[in-house]
Amino acid sequence: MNVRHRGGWSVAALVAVVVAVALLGACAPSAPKGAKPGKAGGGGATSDMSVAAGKVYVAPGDLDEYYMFSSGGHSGQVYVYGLPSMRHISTIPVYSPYPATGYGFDDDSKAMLGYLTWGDVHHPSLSETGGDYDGRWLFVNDMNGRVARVDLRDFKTKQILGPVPNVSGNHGSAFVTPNTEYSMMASRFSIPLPKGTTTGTDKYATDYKGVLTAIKIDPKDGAMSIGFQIVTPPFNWDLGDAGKAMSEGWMFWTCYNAERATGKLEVTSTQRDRDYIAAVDWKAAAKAAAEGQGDMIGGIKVLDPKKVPGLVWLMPCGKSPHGVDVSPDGKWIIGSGKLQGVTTAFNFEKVQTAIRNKDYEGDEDGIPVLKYESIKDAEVPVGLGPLHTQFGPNGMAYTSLFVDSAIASWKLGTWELVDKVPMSYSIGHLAAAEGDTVNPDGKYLVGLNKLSHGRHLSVGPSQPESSQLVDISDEKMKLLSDTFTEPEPHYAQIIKADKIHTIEVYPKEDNHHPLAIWDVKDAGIARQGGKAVVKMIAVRTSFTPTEFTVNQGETVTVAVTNIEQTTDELHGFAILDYNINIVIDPGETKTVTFKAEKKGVFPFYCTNFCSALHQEMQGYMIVK
Ligand code: RUQ
Ligand code: CUA
Repeated sequence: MNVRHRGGWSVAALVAVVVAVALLGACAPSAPKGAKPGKAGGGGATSDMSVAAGKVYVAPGDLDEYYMFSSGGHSGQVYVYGLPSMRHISTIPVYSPYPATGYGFDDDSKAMLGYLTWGDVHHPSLSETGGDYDGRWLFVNDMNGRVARVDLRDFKTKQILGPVPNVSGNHGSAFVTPNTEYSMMASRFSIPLPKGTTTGTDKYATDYKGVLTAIKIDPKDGAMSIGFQIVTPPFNWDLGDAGKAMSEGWMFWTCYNAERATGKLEVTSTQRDRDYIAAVDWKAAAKAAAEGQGDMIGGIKVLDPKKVPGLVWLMPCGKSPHGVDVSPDGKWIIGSGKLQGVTTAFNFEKVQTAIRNKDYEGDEDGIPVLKYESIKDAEVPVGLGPLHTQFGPNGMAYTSLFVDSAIASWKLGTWELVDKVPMSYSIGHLAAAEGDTVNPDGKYLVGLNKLSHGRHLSVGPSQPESSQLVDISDEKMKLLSDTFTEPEPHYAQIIKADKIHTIEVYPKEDNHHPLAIWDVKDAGIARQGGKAVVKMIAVRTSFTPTEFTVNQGETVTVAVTNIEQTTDELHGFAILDYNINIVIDPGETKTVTFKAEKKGVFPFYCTNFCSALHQEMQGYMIVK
């Protein structure tokens, strides 16, 4: 029995679990071994379980059909899973050092991390062409005002941009536009601008500001730079989605705290019945910025909608909304209060008409507020606590319900509720196969749950999160498997595996590193610009040179080239007592620079198993 009362559960968690237990009776193959039918997690007939097992089983040597890139939250990393097996394939370190790949230890990645050695990754966003994932890059946000680009040829972080000026708490990010022109950001917290201003929170409503930022992406190499910013009232911007197809050129963000309150927001920011979804005409904003409009704040040109009208409108939405999601055809914008029992489908054409007719019900610091009744098409009774919606083919929509701890499926246009499947427990976001594109695949849906509550071998109080795979190939959704994930599964995207084209080794001819060497006769130590530079080769199963001597107090750079051109032949280079641990992939050169402060003899060795004589791959650094 895996649901038992423990002291310390919050009431909300308890309610969620009770609701989940109540709903679980009908749920098929979610039972851990030994669970009794009719109890939490139980009830699946054996035949259902074997069908489910067959659907997730990927035989040894066979490959999964999809990649899922899952947010690692405050671990600062991205986790890669294969679907349908839900096997964890790889961890991509982005904002935190990761000794397993040497990330954050070599000179380049250390410089990229800068003074921050953690990040809070929330929303992975795959690059798109024509509104479809194109398999080139993955962008991920960090709450510390940053956005990073991962290259999907080698699954490595290539750029971290920021902290971006004026942005405080980069939550509403890293959503890309349909042709990856921009990765969009929105601030969760408002502060007085520019940063460094210390106005008290008694002036919050007037002097604190939110900021929307467009990060420009170079279509050739993905290089990111700051495009433009828009200043807003001090709402807490939350989640976003770019318009697509008929709504291409628009960006949507939810916010809470339209009250402009401070203090205990759970009370102060939930006074009004409605918050907002911002509708931003980003093409018009890009044009205004290019024409030189805006004021300099914190070293950046910032557009103020009061002075530059025609960029931003506010759509009233149920209070404290979370996700906002644009349907594959771009026609509907789905959003709701996260304590409501319905989700609202706003009609993009009605939004446009209301803007043309100035069908407003007021304004917020000069930003017009559209009339709710004029822009909504339907309120769909999905269930309690709708957070986020994903899409399938044929107009199917799937909404996560935090309070009900379930996923509801329903139809765009007819608004009929189709099915509901319980989640264990308390689902936050959900991700469908190619679910954010103009052509969702259907097939699989993953619930990213906040609580696992012992549906796994106990590991003590620090429990993992859980992700559940759901079969959505039929109208009747079926739970297929549980996977336990690292914190914190905020969001994920799922891309067809054949869209990603990786390299196996770094080709020698593409290595232009100034300290790269390919012949052992070039290896050795030299003094350059007042420091010791060691050019080293790593190849099965030795380092050349096998030892080097430096002077105490000297700055030392060791440049290791892994001259292998064979798949999977990585070498590591660690120096004991010096906190040095890098990993060099085949064909790569990496450098590590340090001050030889401690005197003595320090072994170095290969950390990555590379061959039968891996253990012999070692040497000495002598510091005199
Ligand atoms: S968010 S659940 Cu960025 Cu929804 Cu965390
Ligand atoms: Cu090289 Cu182990």
